[in-house]
Amino acid sequence: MKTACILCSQNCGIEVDLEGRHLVRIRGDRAQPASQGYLCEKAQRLDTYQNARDRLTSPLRRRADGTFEAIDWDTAIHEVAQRLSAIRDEHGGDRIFYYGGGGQGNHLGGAYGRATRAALGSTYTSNALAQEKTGEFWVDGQLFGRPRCHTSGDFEHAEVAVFVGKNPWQSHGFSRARVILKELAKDPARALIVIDPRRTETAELADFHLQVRPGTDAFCLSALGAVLVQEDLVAHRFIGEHTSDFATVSAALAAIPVADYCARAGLSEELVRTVARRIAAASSVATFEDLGVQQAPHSTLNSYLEKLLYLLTGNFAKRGAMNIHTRVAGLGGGGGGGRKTPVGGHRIITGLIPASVIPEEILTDHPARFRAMIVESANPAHSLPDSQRMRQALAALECLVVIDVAMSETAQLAHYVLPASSQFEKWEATFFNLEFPRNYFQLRAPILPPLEGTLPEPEIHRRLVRALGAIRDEELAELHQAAARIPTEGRGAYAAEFFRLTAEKPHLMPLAPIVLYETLGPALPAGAAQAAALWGAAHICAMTFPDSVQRAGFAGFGPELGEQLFEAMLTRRSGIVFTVDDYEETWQRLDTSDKKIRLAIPELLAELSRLPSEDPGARDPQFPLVLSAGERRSTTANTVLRDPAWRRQDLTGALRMSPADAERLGLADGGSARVTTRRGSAVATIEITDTLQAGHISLPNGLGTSYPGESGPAASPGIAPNELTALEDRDWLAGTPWHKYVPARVERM
Ligand SMILES: Nc1nc2c(c(=O)[nH]1)N[C@H]1C(S)=C(S)[C@@H](COP(=O)(O)OP(=O)(O)OC[C@H]3O[C@@H](n4cnc5c(=O)[nH]c(N)nc54)[C@H](O)[C@@H]3O)O[C@H]1N2
Ligand SMILES: Nc1nc2c(c(=O)[nH]1)N[C@H]1C(S)=C(S)[C@@H](COP(=O)(O)OP(=O)(O)OC[C@H]3O[C@@H](n4cnc5c(=O)[nH]c(N)nc54)[C@H](O)[C@@H]3O)O[C@H]1N2
Ligand code: SF4
Ligand SMILES: [Mo]
Repeated sequence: MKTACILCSQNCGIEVDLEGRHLVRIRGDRAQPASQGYLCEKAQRLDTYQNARDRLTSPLRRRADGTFEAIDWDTAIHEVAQRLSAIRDEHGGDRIFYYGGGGQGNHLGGAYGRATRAALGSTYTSNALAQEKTGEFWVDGQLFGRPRCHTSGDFEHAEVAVFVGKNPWQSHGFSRARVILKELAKDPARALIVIDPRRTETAELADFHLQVRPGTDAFCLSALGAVLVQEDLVAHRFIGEHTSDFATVSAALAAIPVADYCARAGLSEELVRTVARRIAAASSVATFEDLGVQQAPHSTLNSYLEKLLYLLTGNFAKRGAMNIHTRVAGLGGGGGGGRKTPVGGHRIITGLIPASVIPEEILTDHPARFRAMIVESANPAHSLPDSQRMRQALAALECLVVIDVAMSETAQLAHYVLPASSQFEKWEATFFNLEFPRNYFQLRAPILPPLEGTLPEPEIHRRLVRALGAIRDEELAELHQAAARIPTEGRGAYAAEFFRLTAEKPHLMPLAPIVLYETLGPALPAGAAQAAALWGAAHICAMTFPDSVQRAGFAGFGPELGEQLFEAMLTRRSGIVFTVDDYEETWQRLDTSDKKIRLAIPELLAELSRLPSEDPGARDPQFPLVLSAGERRSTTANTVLRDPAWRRQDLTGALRMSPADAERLGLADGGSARVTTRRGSAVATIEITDTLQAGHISLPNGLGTSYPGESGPAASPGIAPNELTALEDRDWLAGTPWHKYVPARVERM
């Protein structure tokens, strides 16, 4: 049976054999157009997700003493609706904060969650993107006109690939990553450049490894930009035709003392110059910045400097370079720009409240504080910075509702836990459709019936919306009639009725996912009612990118094109190529009024000009090491796989350390030691490795989740990284936390 791996954003296509409810024999699906049969080793462990011992099988209500009692669905929905509407009626719907909406493999639930939010009048949201990508989105908005002008690297065709704080060998992030990395590495005409303090698996393959000192990327990246300007290696023609404000940026980079900045970043000036020249000489360059810079000091500035590298060399809107991709649906929280958080007045980017300010928006007596939260398919008690403080905040809420498949760290703090069916028990898809020139989408059908006691999110939200009284039966009568005629007349008349109805009753528009699920849903083939919300997404996609959808082989114009696309989504089990682009198309997607890239970002140029006053080598003597808290390894998958037994090796998630530090501290490989930060302390198993430089230590991501023993008590091997991180260590602009730059010390036990 065809479905997809749900352990990272690639969602590689898989074919699964079942034995009872177990996923046995998992193979790559060669017909999946993006992954083409590719898998990494983690996909083999998916059964530990499906059949985890802490799967929830009944709605739970917390008792006064903190224990939980099982309750039936009707009671749970009724009480949740009552508790939340009481808070709305007394304090306003905006006092209810929604977090999550999907993880690495599931975004349909979040689409239906929008209707529940609308029914409650709750407009503040956030999710994991607000601790990684919001700074980058903001920079995209400044340069290209809107945050949704997100670019992707055409690594398959790039002559030079640059990875900045990104280890795609382990973390992927684009299709068939290991295949493409090996191709880049073995072709002498191409080059692989890695900027990472650790000699990662990707860096091992690289032609050039800029092994920066942790947290010094702003120096490294601005030195690279400075070499481009100072040696006059920039693409003058591209800059003249397609950009504005070059003079401002050029002046800023011309002033940078390259030798000094290289020294501060711990790099040889010669190597930095060679890399800048290699980038400038290439016929095409694609780049990828990720957590190593997005969760480290100067993260938003780093995003800007990274983008200047490819823009100043004209690697935009062409083959092998950076292009603005299409989308099936956005990943942000929606809502207008310019909004601030209700208590702290922090900047909200793409509708998402910065991860690091959430406790501050709860733990206060400010009248606009959040009083309730709905958490769906996310584990903020584990994944957000400063878990202690986060737990305090969650505990202070008047009502916390968690929708999850498992008893997560967040669910353990909830007033109500609503058990969702797993991603193999319902229709699912992600909106991680970020590729160019071909972009992919896969709607997965269930391969198993729901585990008893669970419901798929569309049904959970339908019941909540109904219990909140947001839709009345008689309002949908005509739409039901139009849906009944679909088998004989097609969906055209239904569409007309849907638009008539929502124009007449505008309050139904934000509830559209549930309206579609209830009316169109039953008319969809193969029991695909849960996919009904995609009907709207398919039409919007076809209207927004008609030429690209047609190039992908879909016929027709206007609504007909949207119908064709929707039909293909519904029926092609291995997924589809939904858009195919010409490289020039990127110019059409640029959203600035003059269709030029606005190179200067004043706020970030000001930050750049303050760099000289910073001493990146300075350390608090109490915390002389830099801890990278949350490294991706072949034994990590966020907190989706909660059973520690899925890891065949590295069971306790070792603290990696350089031989020099281990010797200085008198530590042996496999021994234990205490790691302490300003925020917390934990005991770790030591792994000595020369891939790390002295002064730099690293812990894996996603460990330390509690998991029930087969008969005995719960265990949680490994260190939950956010017991060690602090809220204050965050980017001034985007509020993204510095998980990769945690001052720490290690002591022998
Ligand atoms: N196996 C596995 N794959 C995953 C995931 C998983 O949990 N496990 N999670 C998925 C998710 S949600 C995401 S967002 C991606 C993240 O994917 P990545 O960003 O690639 O993952 P990380 O390993 O967290 O960080 C990348 C690199 O940053 C480096 N780094 C640390 N400090 C610095 C620094 O100061 N400067 C620079 N330049 N680099 C630094 C680290 O050494 C590391 O190699 O991975 C996805 N893929
Ligand atoms: N210190 C540190 N912290 C980090 C990071 C780091 O590198 N270092 N990385 C950060 C990053 S990049 C990310 S993306 C976040 C990820 O952190 P989160 O977004 O909080 O979530 P995940 O760990 O991916 O877990 C998702 C939850 O979804 C549940 N789930 C799985 N399937 C379903 C389903 O079908 N329905 C429902 N309702 N629930 C389901 C799982 O049981 C789990 O509780 O962590 C961040 N936190
Ligand atoms: S974890 Fe591996 S197999 Fe699964 S989607 Fe990611 S790259 Fe593909
Ligand atoms: Mo992430």
